[in-house]
Amino acid sequence: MEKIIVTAALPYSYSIPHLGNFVGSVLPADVYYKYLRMKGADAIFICGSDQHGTSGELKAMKEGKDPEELSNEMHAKLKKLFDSYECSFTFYGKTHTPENRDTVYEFFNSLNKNGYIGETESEMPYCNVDNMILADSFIEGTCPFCSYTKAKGNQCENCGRLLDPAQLVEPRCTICHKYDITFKKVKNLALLLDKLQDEIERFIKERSKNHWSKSAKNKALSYIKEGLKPRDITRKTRWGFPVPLKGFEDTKLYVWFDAPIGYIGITKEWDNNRWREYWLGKDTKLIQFMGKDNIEFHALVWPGMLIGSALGFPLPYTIKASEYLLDHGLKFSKSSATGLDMQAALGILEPDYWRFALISLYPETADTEFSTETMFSIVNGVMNDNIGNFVNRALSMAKRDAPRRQLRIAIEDGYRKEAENIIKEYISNFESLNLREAMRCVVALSTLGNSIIGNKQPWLLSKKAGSDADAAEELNRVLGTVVCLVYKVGILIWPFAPGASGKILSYFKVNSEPRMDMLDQEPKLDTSKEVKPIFTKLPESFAEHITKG
Ligand code: B3M
Ligand code: ZN
Repeated sequence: MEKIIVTAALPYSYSIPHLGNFVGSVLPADVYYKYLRMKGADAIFICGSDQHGTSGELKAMKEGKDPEELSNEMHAKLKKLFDSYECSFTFYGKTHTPENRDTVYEFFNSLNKNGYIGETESEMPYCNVDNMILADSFIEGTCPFCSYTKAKGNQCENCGRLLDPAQLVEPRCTICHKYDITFKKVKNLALLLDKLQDEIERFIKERSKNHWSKSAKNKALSYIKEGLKPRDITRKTRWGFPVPLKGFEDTKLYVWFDAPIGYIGITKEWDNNRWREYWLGKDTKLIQFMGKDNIEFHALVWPGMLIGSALGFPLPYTIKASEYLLDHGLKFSKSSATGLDMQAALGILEPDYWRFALISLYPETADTEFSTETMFSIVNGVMNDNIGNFVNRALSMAKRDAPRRQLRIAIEDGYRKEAENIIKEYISNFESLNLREAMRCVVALSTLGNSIIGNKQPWLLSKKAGSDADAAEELNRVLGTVVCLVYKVGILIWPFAPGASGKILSYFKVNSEPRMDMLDQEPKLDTSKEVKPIFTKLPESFAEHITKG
């Protein structure tokens, strides 16, 4: 049977992710993985904390802590936080583990043996105040491509371009904030991507047919067109895995070398035997979710590492990269002060609201604007007025009428086709990873339910039902139909709003995780249970909370 590995880009363990990070990788990956579970696929969902890198090292330095200690503390927080958002990881691990280190060395040694690692000598910035080489986050300057003033030595967070520190305009040291920088010759090791160009190009052309985001495909191809160059995989830093080679004792492996290997290392951390079933299986699909600033690494460098090492691991099947969630025109990210972090967001609304609202704003194909107005319209208009009201009305009417009749919970002929088509669309959207559209199908099902209630006016039928057999029959059919739709909404909403799904399904005495095959079973309604709202409207004070963050 086909195996599927779903991954979400590994969040750095030096800060709490923003909602923009969440909607870019972990949330859509989780939604998709929940769908896979519902349909009974043999899939695992792997994520974890990305512990290395100069940002964490810098932060630890400033707080007078050991980087490992700091990142382990943060890792524990992140794990808890994702739990609160009801993420269904198979395993949420981390990258600074013996399992990952061994895997990283396996990659390194194979790449080296196969001739894909070479020495480079480059001019690296050196701070004359702190007396150290300034890699990545230790140096900041203006991006030569987009003029963002806080670009780092390795990447501009604004435009996503990968950078060479020498390209930064007006570079300054982020430890002492001085501009007293000179360049020194430094020896590093590089992955010789130029030698892998043809194979990487073939991989992109073939695999990008598999529901890749347009941006992933286009960016990857444009880098190929520019021509791939060797890329440094080591750094003169203190924190990271040591380079296992003589002459590089003062050098560590670059965080972006060990982080993607972390997907495998984390799977080993989960289960030291079962990881093979997935990573070395004959029929495995690797489906990777990330923000668009991670495309270059996942679509070029990581496949280059996989091809060059020839260890038999699968190449990415789908690269699903999201655009940015914008907050009044600014990117929702850790580098800007705007936007909410995931912890603060939980203090304002329950996770269901964020999950549902963020997926309706999921920047699947273009940057999307997050605003309090859109939150009001999603939560009040869609969640509360459409879905919440439908569930509430249908269940209350069925409960009120229960003493008088035995309901057959099934969709009557006149509506069956329409409901079936919506569900088919839900499935086909999920199969092509159109998560926002899949969510719209859940809303469409509830809209159908609302229109049936509006058209058939069951309260009028109920008045007649005592003396009119036809009205009684019709009432039965209508209530059976809408209650059945409620049940289906309860199943299909699970990937998006697991809390609401649990509440709805509890009226049908279902306490287990929903599955797609439950859609075809006739449910039993528990009419003894008090009907309570599934969602509520946003309080007026919501706008204030949001701006205060
Ligand atoms: N730690 C996330 C980021 O760039 C980065 C992803 C690694 S995935 C292997 O924000
Ligand atoms: Zn300095």
